[in-house]
This record gives sequence, C-alpha cells and structure tokens, in this order.
Amino acid sequence: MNPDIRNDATALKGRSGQMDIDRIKADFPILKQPVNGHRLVYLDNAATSQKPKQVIDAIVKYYNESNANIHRGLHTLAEKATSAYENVRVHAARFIGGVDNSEVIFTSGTTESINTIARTWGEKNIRSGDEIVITEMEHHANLVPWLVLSQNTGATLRRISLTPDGQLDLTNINDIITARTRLVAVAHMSNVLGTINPVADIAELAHRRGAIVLVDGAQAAPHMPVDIKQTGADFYAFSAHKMLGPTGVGVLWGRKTLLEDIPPFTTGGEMIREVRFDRVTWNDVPHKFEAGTPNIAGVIAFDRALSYLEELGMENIRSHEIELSGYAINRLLELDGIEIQGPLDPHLRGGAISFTDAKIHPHDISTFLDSRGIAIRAGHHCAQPLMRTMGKVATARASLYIYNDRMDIDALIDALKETRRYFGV
Ligand code: C6P
Repeated sequence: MNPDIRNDATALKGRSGQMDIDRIKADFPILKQPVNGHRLVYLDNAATSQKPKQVIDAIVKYYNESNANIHRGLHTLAEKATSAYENVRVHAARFIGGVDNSEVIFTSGTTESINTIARTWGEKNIRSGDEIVITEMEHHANLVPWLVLSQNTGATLRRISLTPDGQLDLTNINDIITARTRLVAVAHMSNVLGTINPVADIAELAHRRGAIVLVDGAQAAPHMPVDIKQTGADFYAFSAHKMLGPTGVGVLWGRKTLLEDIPPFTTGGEMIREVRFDRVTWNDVPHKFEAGTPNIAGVIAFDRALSYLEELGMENIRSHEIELSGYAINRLLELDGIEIQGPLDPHLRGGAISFTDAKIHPHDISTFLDSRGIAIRAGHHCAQPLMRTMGKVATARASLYIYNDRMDIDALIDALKETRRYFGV
C-alpha cells in the first residue's frame, strides 16, 4: 500500500476510531464552493458522489505520466498503463470480498453491467414460458432489460411486492420464485426507499428452484461492506461514480463458470483470441467482455476511490450512515405533513431518504432548497413503477454519504421550514 494513503488513514479515522467528518470534507474540493451564496450541502449522493482530491489527482497523474492504450503496446508507457489497470481489477476483487480477479469485468456502470447479462446470459438461456422475477422497488436499470428480454422471448416477468413500510413482502415468495423461474434480479439497496434487501435468503431460495440471481449493488457497494460470496449472487453489478470514483466506470462480477459459458456482449478489439475472415474465437474472461479501449484513466482513478473507502473502513461508513440516517429521519418527522417512504429504522436501510410534503411538490422543494445551497434530487428517481405502486408522482430525496454530518441535516431541516413558510404552508 502507498505510504501516503496509510498516513491519510490515521488522520481520517481520528483518535477515537470514528470518522472525522471535517477532515473528510476537506478532501473534497467541490464542497468548498458556495452555491447560490450559501455553503454547499450536497445530499444527492445516491445519484453520484463527489470525488476526493486523491481521485481527481490520480486522473491528472495518469494523463501526465502514464497515458497509453492497454493490452496492446510493448513500450514502457503501455506496460505501465496496463499494469496499473490490471492492478485495479485485483483491488476491486479484494474490495468485494476476495473473489477471483478474472471474475471482475470493467463496464461503464451498473446499467451496462446488467444489460450485458440480459443480452448474453438472458438471450442464451431464457425461453418462452420461463419466468424472470424482479421486485417492485427496482431501478429502471434492473427492470427495463428484463422487461425487454421477456417481451423478446415470450418469458413472463413476475415481481415481489412491497410491505407498507417499503420492504419486500416475502410472505408468498414460494409462489413467486418457482421451478419456472430462471432468474431473480433484485436490488441490494433501494435508491428510493433505502431498504436493504435480504438478498442471501432470496438467492438461497432461487438456487433451490434452479434459478440464478443478479444483484444490483449500485447503492449497496458504496455504503456498506459487501462480501459477494455471502450475498449468494451469481452476478453483481455496481458503479464507481457512486463510491467516490469517476463516471463511466462500473463493475460486473460474475461466477466464472457462468461467464465462460456465455457469449460476449460487444465485439471488436481485445475481446478475441483469433480472427480470420470466416471465423473468430473469444479471449478468456474477463477480456471477452471488455471490447475496445476502456475508460483507462477512470479505472485507474477508481483504485484511489477504493483505497479511500478502505482507509475509512466500510463498517465505519455503514455505522456513520445508520447514525446520520436515524438523525435525519427523526428531524424530518418533526415537520408536520412530511411523509417518509421506506423503513424508518436506520438499521434496515441506507441513507437514501425519500420524502413528500402533503402540500408542496417535490420539484418545488428541490428548487427552493437549491436556492439555499442544498442539493437533493426530486422526481421518480428512475423508478416509475415503484412511484405508481406508492401512489406518488415523485418524491424529494436526500441521500447521505461520508462527508455529511448533523450540520448538513440541520441545514436541510431549516431550509425545509423556510420552504413551507415561502409557500404559505
Ligand atoms: N441511480 C439515482 O439517482 P448507473 O447510472 O448505471 O451508474 O446506475 C444505475 C442504477 C442502477 N441501480 C440502482 C439501484 C441505482 O440507484 C442506479 C442509479 C441514480 O438513484 C441515478 S438514476
């Protein structure tokens, strides 16, 4: 490990072993910037996280010192870039619980990771009469690929419904995951409700029925320790940009036996072993799934993001978010007319907190908060079917991360009170 990262770690954890939020905030240049004349309070982390200077510096350093295409050239820069890129694969494999490096595929993000499986494993294995099971809380990225696949193949898309407090209703799960089920696709943590789903239990049942399981980890991997083997997943997808890394980088993890058995998604350079004018053979996994020039700088900078999170400790990050979510939920509930979607117990959920005000539209809330320097998201959060299930057109969503503290939540609550005065509520 790089010694300057180790030094950072001591400072970041502080003497008590807790996270030192002021010290963390100082690592994020963007947070020093006033927005609309106010201190920036960034509470849109479920959409994308901010980047620490260590990650930003890594991008600049790569272009200044190592830029070259990977896996192709034999010159010094090409070898430097290739080895840095491949080291991130090793690092990412370790980060998700010590899986085989060759099971880690770099993609452009969760969306591409899931589409890769729908278009390869799905098209190879799903037939008319088969069933694909999703849940009512899925993000479009883990819903539309399966909807299109079922429409194209004649398979049936079934779904696990929700309890009134936004958890999966597993009471009739044995009627939903059956011998006809070929695949279960489920979010590890909801981007709207914050709910953490019992993916290991679902995977256990799915495997007993002979189905495979894809877990959408876009919201879980940044916020809690994830040991992929313990999730029971056969495929697991997440995005670097929600966990301090650059945009345009994602991970698709898959069991090697499955990855070896399925065809590539995109074809072209690097993913082949041999090409003739009349035939082609594929490269080994993971390269079979990484056609063309990847986001080399992004992947290399993602290494720093993973180190940053590891130095803080994913357990500490989770504890911080349990504490801060609990505080935020209690403070929001002090306000008349505010309704929170999803479980209220912070141990059952992450820090994406969706809420509605009985009298003010979420878009108006978001616009007013922005005038006070507070960034939240309002809308359907790429989960339209879930909105319909909840009987809402939209929600406001404040989502937390490592650099947020009680001061940020207090600023949110004060601005919400001001919003209500402004709208005469
Ligand atoms: N959710 C949000 O504001 P990409 O865009 O490929 O990095 O991630 C897609 C995705 C998939 N699954 C879940 C659970 C997600 O939350 C997201 C991204 C953002 O909620 C942007 S829509």
